Amino acid sequence: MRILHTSDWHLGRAFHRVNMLGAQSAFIGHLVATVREHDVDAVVVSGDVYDRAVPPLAAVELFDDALHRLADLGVPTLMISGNHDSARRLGVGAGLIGRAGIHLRTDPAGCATPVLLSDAHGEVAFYGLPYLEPALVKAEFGVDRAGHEAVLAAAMDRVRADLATRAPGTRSVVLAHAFVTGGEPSDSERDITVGGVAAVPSGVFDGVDYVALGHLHGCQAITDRVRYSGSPLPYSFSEAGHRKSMWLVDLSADGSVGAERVDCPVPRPLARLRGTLEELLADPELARHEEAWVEATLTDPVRPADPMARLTERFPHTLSLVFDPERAPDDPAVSYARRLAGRSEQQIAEDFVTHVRGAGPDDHERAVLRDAFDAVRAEETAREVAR
Ligand SMILES: [Mn+2]
Repeated sequence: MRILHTSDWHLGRAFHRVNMLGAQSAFIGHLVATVREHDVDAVVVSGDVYDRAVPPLAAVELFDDALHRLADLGVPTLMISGNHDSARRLGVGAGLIGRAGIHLRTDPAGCATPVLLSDAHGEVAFYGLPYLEPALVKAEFGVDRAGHEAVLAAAMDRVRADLATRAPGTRSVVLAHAFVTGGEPSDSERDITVGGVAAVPSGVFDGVDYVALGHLHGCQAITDRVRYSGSPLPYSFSEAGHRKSMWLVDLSADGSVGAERVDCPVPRPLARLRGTLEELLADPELARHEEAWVEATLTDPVRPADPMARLTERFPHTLSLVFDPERAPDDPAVSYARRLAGRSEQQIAEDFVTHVRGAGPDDHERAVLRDAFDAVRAEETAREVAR
């Protein structure tokens, strides 16, 4: 059976000030063409269909268009909700849409009810695990400690229990939206840390033939059987080195997996440039980036006049301008933002305690801080879910 695996469409999301709906629509066209060209048997979309709980109308219309085009293909499709989607909103109409062969799985209670597809070698059970927010689903799964690993492990226990009741040799595919240990994040995923831990070990998915993951925006393989397709489009400059793609997965009769990357259309390449304004304007090497979406980091010790206007004369698609003057590291003018870059909220809060008190937090105080961050995140998620 040949499966096309994609995720993290983030319909409605802009890239800096560029509206990406046109590029998102072109991607849907590419997806449909790929299904036809490669004789795909099933399409899986592993969450973050939308960028927001309440997406703009144009994004909802694009999703509607995607549903029609997928239904016209007559190829079964499975979709789950991600941490950016409102599971309940995305799930509206799921029963009716399911009759057209597009199966939306947004309710945690349905995670062990597979969509069964078959080929010449027998059945393949597809299980859709929507994004599981630990604080909101721990009661559903009967776990006492709200953590990603605990709730995913409980959901996977249900999946394996269901699989055990199926005919011997039934192959299986799981869709999940999670941060799996060893995965490489970028700047455009929303933090899902709970209790100081965001990552779950890939071992929680043992026992199934293929795990189609969503959440991380770079295409990557955690193991042969556990893969992220990544987002079809870049949503931050940290993705400048990504090759945006989907996985074309061949599931053999014995459940072994072969996977091939299918590239997505590139609306415009990304470039991260660094140097003084004069260097960026003069360096002939940079001519190849003149049509790219550019993030320029200016290292001039003194901020030059009108930098954006001057940069856009050479690089008309400059979207982001960062000032990082080259000074000695102990210079107090080294920016606050730079000192915070790449550190977690927890680390920043702990360093603040150290800064004001002289001594860092003890274990108890650390736990208090962690609980406070978890509570804020859970509350935010509950608010999004209720919208
Ligand atoms: Mn995402």
